[in-house]
Amino acid sequence: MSELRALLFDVDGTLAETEEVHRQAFNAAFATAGLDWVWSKDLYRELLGVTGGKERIRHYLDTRRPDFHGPDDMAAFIANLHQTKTTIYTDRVAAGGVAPRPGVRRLLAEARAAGLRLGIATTTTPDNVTALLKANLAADAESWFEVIAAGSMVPNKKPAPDIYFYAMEHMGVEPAACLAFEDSENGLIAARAAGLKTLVTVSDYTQRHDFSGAALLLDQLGEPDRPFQVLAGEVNGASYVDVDLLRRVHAR
Ligand code: XBP
Ligand code: MG
Repeated sequence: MSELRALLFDVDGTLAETEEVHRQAFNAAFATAGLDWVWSKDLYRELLGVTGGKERIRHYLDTRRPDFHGPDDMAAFIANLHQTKTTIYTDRVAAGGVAPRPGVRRLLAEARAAGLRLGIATTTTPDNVTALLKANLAADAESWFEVIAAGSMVPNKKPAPDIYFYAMEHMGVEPAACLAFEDSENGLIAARAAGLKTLVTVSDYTQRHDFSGAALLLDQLGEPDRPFQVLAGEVNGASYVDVDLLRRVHAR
């Protein structure tokens, strides 16, 4: 059994509850472009089954707006719309529109102090990650992570394992030496397909997902004064996630 050496983090829903800000940014981008498309929370919950914002817009058009006749170059049209969405999203995040989930700041600090290596593996756009880390962790928080594997750096987004393989290759670590952190079914499928044990913290938009196969399933990472709720798995009496618990989960 390999020793635990590296932690690989998803971003949206895992480090912070960002999806509601994403949803609002999509709607604001649609309005800016003069489109009458409005993604309700219920619709967005369904659309989240498709990872990646550009892919999500295309899926929406294919399934909900088959009558929409856009310009000949639909790829460019969607890319442009998505760029507007990214600008709106990053502006809102930079203005303090989201906060880290409970335990995230503390666990990252403890992991760094314990010499664990850190990486990010996400389907979101790289600019979104930068904005989130800077606004919520520290001006130099990007440097805490050896790799920020994000968005279109790989051809296939989650649930494909590609982004996890990319991150591990960049770090020179084997799956057996890592633990992944996810909040969604697609993320869990991706991490497991990459051979990773995965700790899942359920998020606002992923309550009804199937998380069988998670090494540990919690409502959140927890803090000393804010215990987590265990939804599945063994925590040996712990009430918040610390490095010691991570080592035990990894060793099982
Ligand atoms: C996150 C996503 C992303 C964001 C939007 O999934 O699916 O598409 O919703 O980001 P995960 P972009 O947490 O599994 O990485 O619009 O930049 O794609
Ligand atoms: Mg996620």
